[in-house]
Amino acid sequence: MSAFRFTTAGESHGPGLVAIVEGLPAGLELDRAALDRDMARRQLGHGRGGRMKIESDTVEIRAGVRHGRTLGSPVAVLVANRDYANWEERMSPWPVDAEIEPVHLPRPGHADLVGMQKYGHEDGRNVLERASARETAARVAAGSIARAFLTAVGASVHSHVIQIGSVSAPEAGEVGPDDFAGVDEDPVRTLDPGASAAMVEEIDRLRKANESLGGSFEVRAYGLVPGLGSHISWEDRLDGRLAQAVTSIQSVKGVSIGEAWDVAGRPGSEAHDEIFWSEERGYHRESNHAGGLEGGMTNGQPLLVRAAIKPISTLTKPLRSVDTETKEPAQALRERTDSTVVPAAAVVAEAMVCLTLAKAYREKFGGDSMEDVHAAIEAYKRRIDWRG
Ligand code: EPS
Repeated sequence: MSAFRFTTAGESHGPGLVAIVEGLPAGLELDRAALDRDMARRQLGHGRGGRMKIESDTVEIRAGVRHGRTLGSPVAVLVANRDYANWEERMSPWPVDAEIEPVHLPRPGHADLVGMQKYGHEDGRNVLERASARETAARVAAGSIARAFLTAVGASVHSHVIQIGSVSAPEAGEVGPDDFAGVDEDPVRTLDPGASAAMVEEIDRLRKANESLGGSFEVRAYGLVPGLGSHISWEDRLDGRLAQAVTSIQSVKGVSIGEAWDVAGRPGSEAHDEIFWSEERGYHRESNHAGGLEGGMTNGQPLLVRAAIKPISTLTKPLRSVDTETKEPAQALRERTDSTVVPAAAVVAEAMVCLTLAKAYREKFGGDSMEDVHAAIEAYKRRIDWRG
């Protein structure tokens, strides 16, 4: 049986994006509408640019699924780039007769300059097309398949925006899975209506000033069994794996788990989650400072992951750069762009968390069919007397 893993291929204005997900059990039911719903959720959010009016992303399954169920073979999906119709010559896989204008104006904060140096490209487009966050559409397609697996084993993954630019939502406090029911209807996917209005204003104000905005968001996962990940080896620790998965999202610069930065300043007696046991609930906690992870393993509490994302590095008021051809000072490339992608990035992070958790479940419980998976999880829950 292959280990659970996924990969993506595709350029922003090329023919399309591809994702391959390996290591799923057979018999996992997939819902076409649920996959497309996740694709549409990634396109939401006040502050997106013109490209989102062109794209209307859907998942085309090319392999590994028959009559709505996985076969146990690699699942291959395709997300078409509708915009390719406008880029066919510039992005053709094969040589073209037309003279194609190369990109010589690297954007500070983007992969452009280093990518050109590293790969020996004279045209920055050979870098920026792949570095573009358009690639996250393929991650969300793969993540939505991982989400179907998690749903089948009783877990759910949600997200909400905490901050856009200088506007922060008040601390949400106790938030359960049902509290996310309306979050996609909010224009910035935040849980606080007052903060939402202020965030929209902030985006509009800065967009007029030709600025882009960053922010932060939180992903929460519920219904996880204790013991996903492991304390045994550094690379098995789930906190490190989640941090890698989430910081790999374009423009994400920081990740924290639980009350990380706050806990750093507290005395130990206020930093940890005391352990209780009762006949009715078995082991349980009254707090969740740890964000659901202890010793690199889930502990059965909700998983809380936060991330900070920098403002988009394509600016309509470009920063100073250098023409890589002439080495003369120049303004960075100015392209159509979004003002902010914080709401979308939160959905991408859900996908990365789903993929990381699905992998951890596959490692812990194995199984070639969903029936095997369910039997292994039930046996484990019985052994540890887990009631969650
Ligand atoms: C992106 C630039 C914009 C975004 C794109 C990411 O694309 P374009 O250059 O075509 O206007 O819209 O994001 C997507 C296309 C998407 O689907 O999220 C970038 O440079 O990262």
